[in-house]
Parts: sequence; structure tokens; C-alpha cells
Amino acid sequence: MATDRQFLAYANAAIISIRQYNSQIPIQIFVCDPLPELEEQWKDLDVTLLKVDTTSVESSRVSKKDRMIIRTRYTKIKAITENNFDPCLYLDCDIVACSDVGTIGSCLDLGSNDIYALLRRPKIPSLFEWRWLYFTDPDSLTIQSITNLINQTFATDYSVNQIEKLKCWNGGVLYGTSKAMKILGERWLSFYLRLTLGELRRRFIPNDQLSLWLALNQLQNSISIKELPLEWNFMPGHVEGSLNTDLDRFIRSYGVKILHFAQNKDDEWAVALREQIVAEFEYKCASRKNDSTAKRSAAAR
Ligand SMILES: [Mn+2]
Repeated sequence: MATDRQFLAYANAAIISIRQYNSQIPIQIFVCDPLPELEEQWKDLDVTLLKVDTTSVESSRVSKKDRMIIRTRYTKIKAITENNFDPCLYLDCDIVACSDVGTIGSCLDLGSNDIYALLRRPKIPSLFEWRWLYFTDPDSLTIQSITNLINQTFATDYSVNQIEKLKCWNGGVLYGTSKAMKILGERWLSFYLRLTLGELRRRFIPNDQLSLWLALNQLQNSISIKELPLEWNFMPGHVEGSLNTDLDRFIRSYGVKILHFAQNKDDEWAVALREQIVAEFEYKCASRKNDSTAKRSAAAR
């Protein structure tokens, strides 16, 4: 997992929710900000914090907003290149575990070069329809000019047809061998640096997913990308049906194992859910502390 100061509240709820189902599984969180206020608490939750140095990408030539996006995305990709778990499950911090994430190994077969990611279905999205998320001038772009822009920026040789068919995997939950994740992470990072620091950087919004799709596409011969079942990266906003229904029932009916807030991050129900997870945890910690204080004073008497 990776986070920064801005996403702290999400990361906190994510970690607490993982620990509710599994107290053993090692958790590493890559951070680009010092987070002293949570270090104590995360120690209780048995989480290892790893600092990522983002100075190399904090160019003063980009806007403050872009700088924030770039350092967060860079930290995320670093979490994948520097993973040291085998197998490795990468999770965005805007998730909530609804079951034991440690069981993923018994649910999915993993060959030595495999990576699982979600491809949205039934309607598979395309880069062209999502161009407003990746390019600063989406309205003026054609599929041909997008193809040219990509080839120039990433030193690739795509045809229009290939860019039309580029698969738009979701990078919020990735599961693979350590080796495959490192291979992916390194290519992903090199593409992301071209996008954010290269000559044509002003043409791109510094989101990280376009570089992921290109990296996965380029690595077809060295890693094998498989479709993650929906329940492991369940983004409610993308699923038919209403979020007005009882959330528990919604989660149960889809067998959700990992809920990914994604574009619903700031929805009322999403904020309420993560706040509830943290509040219940804090209440439990406080009552445990009271218990042991009461026992100590009883013993003293
Ligand atoms: Mn996410």
C-alpha cells in the first residue's frame, strides 16, 4: 500500500479493516510524508512504514496540484517496484477489506510470471473515451493524435488500431509474484517519468494509469496478465445497481472481498464507512486500555 498526508484517513481505515480479518499477514505501507501521529497507532496494527524519497520528481516547473499528484503516484509505483513479499498483493489506500485478504492465494492460481488486475466488464473501457483523464486538451484530440503523442512520448510504435484496443486495467488492486510485480513496476515507473518529466509533459495529466496500460501492453512477453475477479477490486460506482440500498446487503450480494472506493471516495456513504471503521477500532482500543487500568488498580488494592 502507499499513501501521503492527504489520503491518511483512507489508509488508516484500510489497514484497520485488513487487520479485522487477519492479524498475521505482513503489511507494508510506502509513504512520501513523515506521519508521526500515526506511527504509534500503526505500530499497534503491526504495519511497517517505508519512506519514499520523492525529491527527484518534485520539479518546480509543474503546478502545486500536479506536484501533489506526481509524488503520490510515484510513491505508489515505488511500492510495486520495491515490493518484498512473494506473492505480493498491492492495494490502493482507498479500499476497505470485507474479508480476509490473506485468502487470495487460495482463491487464485499464480504462475511465476503472473499478475492479476481487474478489467472492467461487460463494457470494456477505452483510452479514447477516458482521454479527459489523461490529456490536458482532450477535446482537440483524435485517436490519431493520441497515438502520435504516445509514440513520441514513450518511444513506442503503436498503430491507431492498437491504441484503440489498448486494455485499460485498473491498478488499484494488483496481485502477482514479487518478480513479475518488480518487472511491471520498473517499466511502469520509466513510462511515468517520461510522461511527467518529458518534453511533452504539458500535454498529459499526471495520472498513473496510462503508463500502467502501456507497460502491461509492452511486457506481454515477459509477464502474463490475468483478470482479477470483480470481488477482489469491487468499485461500487462502476457496478449496476444502487448504492442507496443497505451497504452490507450490497457487499454480501456481490461477495465483495475488497471494496475500492475509487471515484466514490468522497461520497457520503464512503466517508461514513471509513469513519465507522476507525471509530469502532478506537473504541475497542480505549476499552482495552480501561480494562487493563482497572485490572492494575484492582491488583494494587
Ligand atoms: Mn484507488
